[in-house]
Amino acid sequence: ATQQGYYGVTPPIATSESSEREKEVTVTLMEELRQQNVFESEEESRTREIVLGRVAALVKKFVRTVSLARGLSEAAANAAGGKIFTFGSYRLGVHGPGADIDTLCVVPKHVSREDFFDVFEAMLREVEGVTEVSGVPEAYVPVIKTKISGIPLDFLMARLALSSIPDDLSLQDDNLLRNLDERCVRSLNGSRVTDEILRLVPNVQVFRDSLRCIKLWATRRAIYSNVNGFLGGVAWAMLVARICQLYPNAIAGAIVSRFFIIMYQWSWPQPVLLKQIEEGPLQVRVWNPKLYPGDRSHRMPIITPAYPAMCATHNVTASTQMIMTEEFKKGADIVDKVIVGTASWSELFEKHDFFHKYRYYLQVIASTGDPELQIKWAGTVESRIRQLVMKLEYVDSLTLAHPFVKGFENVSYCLSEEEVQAVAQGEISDAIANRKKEDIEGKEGASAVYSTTFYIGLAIEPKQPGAVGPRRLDISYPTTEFTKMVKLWEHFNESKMGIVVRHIKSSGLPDCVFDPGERPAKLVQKRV
Ligand code: 3AT
Ligand code: MN
Ligand code: MN
Repeated sequence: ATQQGYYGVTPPIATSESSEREKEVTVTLMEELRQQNVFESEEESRTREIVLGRVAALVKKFVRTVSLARGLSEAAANAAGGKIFTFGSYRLGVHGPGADIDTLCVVPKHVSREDFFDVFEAMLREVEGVTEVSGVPEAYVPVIKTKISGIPLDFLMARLALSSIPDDLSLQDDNLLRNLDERCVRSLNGSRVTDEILRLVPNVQVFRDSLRCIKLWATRRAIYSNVNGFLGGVAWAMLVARICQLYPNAIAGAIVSRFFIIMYQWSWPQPVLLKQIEEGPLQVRVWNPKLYPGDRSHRMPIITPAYPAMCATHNVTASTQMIMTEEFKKGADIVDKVIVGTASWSELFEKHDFFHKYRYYLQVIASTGDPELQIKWAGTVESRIRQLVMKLEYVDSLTLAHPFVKGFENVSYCLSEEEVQAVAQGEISDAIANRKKEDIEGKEGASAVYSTTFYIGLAIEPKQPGAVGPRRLDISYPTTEFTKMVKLWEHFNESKMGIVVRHIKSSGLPDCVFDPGERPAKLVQKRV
């Protein structure tokens, strides 16, 4: 461990070995995870290693090529190096089949970001087995997305203030961040955080097995999503890592069982830390609720362990915190039963019941007539949904506004402007729904409408005893403010993009939100 003799900011809760029963349930947990298909095949795993080997060589070739073009000698160009670091789920060792490999390319100071998007991107297009290459240089964290031999990869780049990048370079030293472009600092962050998490857990294999379980559970319960105000991969990893620190000799079954009860009982907003927050060499903000009111507003702060310390759970709202707390409780109850033998692990991974839970739902419908634009527009709307959730939380009679973790995409083939307008409003008649692409081809005034619908479940306060008249729910203010706000997007164009918020009863939910056979029987009959 570290100099104090343990991992983390407090001594462990228990250092005992796991019991026989905990060992038994760990075996059944691993069996269940295999059944649930969270592990990739050995073949896929080998393909990843081959692809990574080729990519590492390609980055060196890229650095060498640019070095020569800058007039460096043959010897200096060869010595300039270049190295890849993986991060994300692959680096943590918890990726599923088909997951991407998040890869950071570290280059010396004479190689620029423009070179990365011109030279390296062009080199990627020439790689054998490459099927996709798309650079997004203008993103907050610039990225090249590719697919090689069926493996998706996200490439980031960081240019260090060094004349060469040796093979044994480590990114741990905070001083490496000095004098770097902000985009490079952001690109380095993912890798530095993952590496630090792995250094801060007492047993990496136990951490991995436990995290796989928690990731699957959070996905099934529809609480795995940073944009929507739940937790993303890094935050879940840090929570599991903290439990591993508190029980350094426990095995996965025991970690998972402690995870739920400890997270259920956690005294938020006390932060989850994997180590003490440190200052560093940059003029950047380090998370500090004493200093910054914005940081004080974080409800469930989970703080990244690499400098500069940041809160990974900035998006959590009162509603999503309530929802996650309830899920922690349910998880704790199920795991208790698993330990005494009255439940099986599969119960922990049961699908959420979001579309059965509420009487009223809000639909947020983003639409355009262009598939490329739709991706950007729907992404913009999605990233603002938590703002709507927070506004709804202020409405008196609403106890909870529950955002669903993903949008539902649809293409409607319309024959008239009236139909286009109806679809944008969420009114898709059976005639439109049944129409195919061929049915509108070559017809005058015909067009396709791409729409993405997001859902927010509304929990309404029970009517006060003795109150007269119907309970009134007025959400016009939050919804109007929300549509105004999303229209402030820099690329917004009133004539090309639609945004509609409307509320529906649960009986008005479309079939597409349910799995086959999932819709309550009564409603199926009514619709036939
Ligand atoms: P998967 O197994 O790939 O689904 P993951 O945890 O690897 O899970 P991602 O590949 O989406 O998830 O992301 C890996 C890391 O990249 C997580 C975060 O540090 C960073 N990251 C992801 N999306 C963004 C983004 N939009 N902006 C900045 N950083 C991001
Ligand atoms: Mn990934
Ligand atoms: Mn990725």
